[in-house]
Amino acid sequence: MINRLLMLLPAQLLALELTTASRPLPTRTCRHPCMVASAAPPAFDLATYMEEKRVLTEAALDASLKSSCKETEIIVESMRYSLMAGGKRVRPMLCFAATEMFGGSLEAATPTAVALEMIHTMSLIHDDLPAMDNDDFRRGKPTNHVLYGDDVAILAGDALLSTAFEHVAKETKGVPAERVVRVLAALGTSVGAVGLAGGQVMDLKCEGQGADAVDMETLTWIHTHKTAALLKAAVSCGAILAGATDEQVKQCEVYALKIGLAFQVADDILDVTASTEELGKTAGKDLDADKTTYPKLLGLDRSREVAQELVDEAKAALASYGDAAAPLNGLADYIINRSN
Ligand code: GRG
Repeated sequence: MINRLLMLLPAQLLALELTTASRPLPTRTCRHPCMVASAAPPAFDLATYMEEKRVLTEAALDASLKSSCKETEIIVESMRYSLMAGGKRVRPMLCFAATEMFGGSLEAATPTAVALEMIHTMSLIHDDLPAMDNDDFRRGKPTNHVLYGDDVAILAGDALLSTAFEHVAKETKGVPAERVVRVLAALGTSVGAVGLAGGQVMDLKCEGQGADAVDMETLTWIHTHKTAALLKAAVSCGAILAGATDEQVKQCEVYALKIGLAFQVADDILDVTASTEELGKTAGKDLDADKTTYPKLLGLDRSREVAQELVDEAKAALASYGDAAAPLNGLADYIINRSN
């Protein structure tokens, strides 16, 4: 028996521990630990889940973008440089997790997952430009404009944005057209004036204005649009593709807006606590640009509490889904506990 336990992998041992600790044994069940472990459903393993979805995402991204003639070689190289530069792939993961929660297929959601990452990458390329945050380091590498010049970087971002919509429209298979149109609309909203672009404009305009001008309400508006809008699109599009009802999509949106804000609180904390090497982007940028951040308004300790409160509220929005929400709940925890 001890030999058999010693042969278990650490993850299986953890699963066994969680299973035996959290589930009361029925009175007529044999208390032999191996029998308890085999009777219970396997515990959700977030690290394995994320790695599977990361691998799926990388393969789909790689297949999504090729130069079709020699004239497009430069722009496609520039687009691929940033798209394939790594990154955590959180938005595709959220889309997959939401679609699976409603019994949808990963295959049907993959073009949308790719589009989300294309849009996100576009926003990073543009965010790093000299006219915006002016950064020369992203995802552990020189930024797009440092290698290709501002002109090509702007156009690579534009091309990634339009390719995202083209990809969803052309490649989504086995899903009613009405759902695909809703996904295209949700993606469009997440990028526009009440999404990334509007959030970024407010963020830039508030730089250097101090805590009196930029209060918590303004900061929340900025990050609800600049950061949370695309996470909201990721989760709601996954749900829509799987055929979730309007009410269910709304629950997903509540979850996503909460984790979207938590994501930014965590980002602001990491900006002052982590190194450039850990982050893969320049640390301390917020202080340098005199940005109002959550730690600046609340202090580090309260910011950490707020991040946890937001994650708790996000999970509460999905309480009715039980174990089916385990991947989304796990991703919510990851978002505030990540190291980059
Ligand atoms: C051009 C229409 C248009 C919009 C772009 C530049 C811009 C407008 C918006 C900026 C959006 C932005 C960069 C928000 C920050 C969100 C954020 C916290 C990004 C970091 O995301 P991670 O940590 O990055 O998921 P990785 O590299 O892991 O993918």
